[in-house]
Amino acid sequence: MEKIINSFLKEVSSRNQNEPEFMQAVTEVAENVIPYIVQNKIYYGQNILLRMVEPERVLSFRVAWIDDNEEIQVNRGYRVEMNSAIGPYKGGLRFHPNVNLSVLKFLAFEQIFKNSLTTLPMGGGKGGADFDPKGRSDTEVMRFCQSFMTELFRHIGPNRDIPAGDIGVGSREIGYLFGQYKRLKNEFTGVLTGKGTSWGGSLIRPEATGYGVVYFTEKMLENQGNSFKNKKVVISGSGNVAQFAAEKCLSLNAKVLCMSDSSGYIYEKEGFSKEQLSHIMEIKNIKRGRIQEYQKKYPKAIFEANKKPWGIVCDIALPCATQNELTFSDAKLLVKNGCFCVGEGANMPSTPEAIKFFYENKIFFAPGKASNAGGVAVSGLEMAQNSLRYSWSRKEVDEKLKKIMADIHKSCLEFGSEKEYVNYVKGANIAGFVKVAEAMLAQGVV
Ligand code: NDP
Ligand code: 2IT
Repeated sequence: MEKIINSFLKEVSSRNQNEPEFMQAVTEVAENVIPYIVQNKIYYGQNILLRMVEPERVLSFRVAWIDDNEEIQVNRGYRVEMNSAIGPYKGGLRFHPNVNLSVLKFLAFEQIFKNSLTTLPMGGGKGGADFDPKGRSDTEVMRFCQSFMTELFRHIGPNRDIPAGDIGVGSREIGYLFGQYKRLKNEFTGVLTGKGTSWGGSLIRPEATGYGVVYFTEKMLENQGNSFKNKKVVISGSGNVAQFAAEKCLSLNAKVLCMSDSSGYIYEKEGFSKEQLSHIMEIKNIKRGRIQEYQKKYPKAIFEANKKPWGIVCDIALPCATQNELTFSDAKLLVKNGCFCVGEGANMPSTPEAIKFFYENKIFFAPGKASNAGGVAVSGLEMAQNSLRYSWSRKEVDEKLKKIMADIHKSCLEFGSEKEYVNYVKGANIAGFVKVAEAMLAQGVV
């Protein structure tokens, strides 16, 4: 088996040189899915995984724009249209200086499996630019978004490719992108998700990823007769996903001890109150400031500059910032300090060595493609509401989200149950694969 996996990975890596994040994502899937393919004759010999790792289309384009000093700036924009076997391409846009093709291909690849797990008809895609919105004025961000969309608009559409937000792309950016698309196409359609609720957005979409992570982690805990009540939770990040994961943890009576950004973490020994969490939201969403500013209002809190939060004693860790933010040594520290459960809010935040360590120590571990699928799931519900020209209530969407997360948990149990342990990584990879593979088989060699 090892030989088959290695020869597959050798072929993929020779074609995708200098793409470490993409190879990392492919390696994990290959290790789980190839043994399954070999055991299941209908998939064997069809080169399905080799087809899945090859994007259907990759777009790369110049984004030129003028900053507030009237200087011309040039960024690189991308859209990776990875797989459309079960639905139109669907996935977020990331604006961050470290965006490159490797990062977007890993994200688009993960998105295929994640979207399949949601049970909704969505293919996999991802896009973005190496643009850094930090420190830019609203008008600079608007000009950048307009320039970006002036190229992207010809490649997307409500039945073709439906982008949404990701790191650095929130409701402000979705607004500017949508406005420009509508102007260029002279059409009001559900081409982006994460829209404002007065112009076609779905209730609960802003909360969906963070709530979904907690719903999934709650299912993992329940499966072991446990719950969030009184648990100490450490969260990394303080963006969209982290904020609403924290909010849901508080409503389940857990203690959220920490949140972070790329400049360090803030630690509240007794856990954040609702008011304190609102203050973080205000700093991040309205002032667009740094997490450190929290200390001005709450001086008893501890701020650790340029440090990751994994050394804080906790029961549950929810990494909600970015890829590879939780390494082998972080995993060792967490486990040593008593952490027994990890739910990934970000995409691929744990390195392969960290995941292996969690596995060996029988830590409940939920991979992002299962546990953070709530965001794209509610995006799928936004698309459904746009098609119906109707909108569901908060309660209706939240209930659907909860059910989707519970169903993803069930799929992971079906494909990932081992003797006295659930391997959620294997469960998510195989369950996500099966639906897409079946569609690809039915649709012939395309
Ligand atoms: P935001 O832009 O709202 O927030 C990102 C947070 O992560 C910020 O606190 C940011 O800090 C921190 N961060 C980003 N890059 C780094 C880095 N290199 N090192 C340390 N911290 C970093 O993004 P989201 O909350 O939307 O996304 C967070 C993660 O969740 C990403 O992995 C994303 O792919 C994933 N995700 C998002 C979904 C969504 O619906 N938004 C859905 C599913 C997954 P700083 O401000 O200092 O950069
Ligand atoms: O990683 C993700 O799933 C997202 N950024 C959300 C994608 C979406 O289309 O809502």
